[in-house]
Amino acid sequence: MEHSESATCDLAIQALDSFQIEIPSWGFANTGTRFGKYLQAAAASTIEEKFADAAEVNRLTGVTPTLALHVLWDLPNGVHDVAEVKELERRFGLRAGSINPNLFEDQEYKFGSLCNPSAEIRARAVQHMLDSIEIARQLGSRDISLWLPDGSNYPGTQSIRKRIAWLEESLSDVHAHLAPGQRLLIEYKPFEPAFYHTDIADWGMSSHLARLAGPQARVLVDTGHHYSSQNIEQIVAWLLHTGLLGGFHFNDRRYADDDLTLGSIDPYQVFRIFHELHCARTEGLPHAVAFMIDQSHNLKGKIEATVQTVVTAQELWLKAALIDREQLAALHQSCDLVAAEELFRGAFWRDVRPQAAAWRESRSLPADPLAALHTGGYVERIARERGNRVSAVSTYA
Ligand code: RM4
Ligand code: MN
Ligand code: MN
Repeated sequence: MEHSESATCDLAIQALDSFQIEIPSWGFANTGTRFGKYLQAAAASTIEEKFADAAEVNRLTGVTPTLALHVLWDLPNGVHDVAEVKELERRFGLRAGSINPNLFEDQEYKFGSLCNPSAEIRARAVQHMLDSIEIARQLGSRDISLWLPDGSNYPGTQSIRKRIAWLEESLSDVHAHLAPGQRLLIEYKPFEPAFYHTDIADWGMSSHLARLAGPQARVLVDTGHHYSSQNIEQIVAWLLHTGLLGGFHFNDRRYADDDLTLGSIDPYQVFRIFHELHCARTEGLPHAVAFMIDQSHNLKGKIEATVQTVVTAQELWLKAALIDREQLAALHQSCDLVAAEELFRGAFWRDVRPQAAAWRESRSLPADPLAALHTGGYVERIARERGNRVSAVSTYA
């Protein structure tokens, strides 16, 4: 038996009210591949422009109140830039979200940062982490989100085990400096930029490091950071079970860390992840799980791609919310495989767009945020204003 219509409606409203997702400042900037960049006239090149674009996304969708910041790209002068960010928060009605340290651009990190054989370089990397914590503290940001690029390119060229010990030491040190309520999110990735071994290559390594660093550390799952056939929802289920899931970087991929827009290749994957989260929420999720987008919009319009992703995430979240979980549990128990699968798949195929549109209208938001973006004229305006100085782009974002 399916939910009654009014129960479905209540569930949908609850699910949509509970959904928010953080957008990345770098999603508005000119980014490219390692072969080059295609520049867009409307791309943001200052922190102010990134805030303005993020505010436009939030105005259209109503569910993106925070902007993830990358320390070197957005606060090149570290804590000295906090006052400016606070001013932008006020002006655009948005808050700074997760703070992302940058341990991958300085020349001295060529052979690693927190895992560099040089104690001096490791100490510098730790200091950058502490500066990031301080920036987050001053901005009132809960999460410091670490992606570590460290690794090696050739077998036999580094001691994998020594580097584990250095990492354990550094992260425990960093954790000791977290303010109450702050969290250290530890992201993993199997390869790139290192092509032989990566120091934090998978969720097992992240989990170990998070546990060892301390109670405010958690694992961050970037959906693009897995081998092709990996079962991501199973990883999510394990992290939920062990209380170590800190958050997500959402994006899609066909091959590796492609950073394509969420759900463009495999929306069913996202649905399956969301199902695990809804199950955990029904059972009383013990802690917060941050939803963040981490994408590189090198061909699609940047604001357009961001709005499309937010709407897609919202719709998949809603689809997964509407699974009749009680009925599914009974079918699990009786091992009625086809009925269970059909119930699950049925929820995936359900068209929830009318419900999402009705919810938006009830919250005085445009029913169709993408259409509203296209008719609103914002992108055309900024393209005109910014178009003549696109040469002022930095190396990556
Ligand atoms: C990495 C990872 C990080 C992101 C960098 C730029 O692949 O996904 O989260 O900050 O790229
Ligand atoms: Mn990421
Ligand atoms: Mn990535």
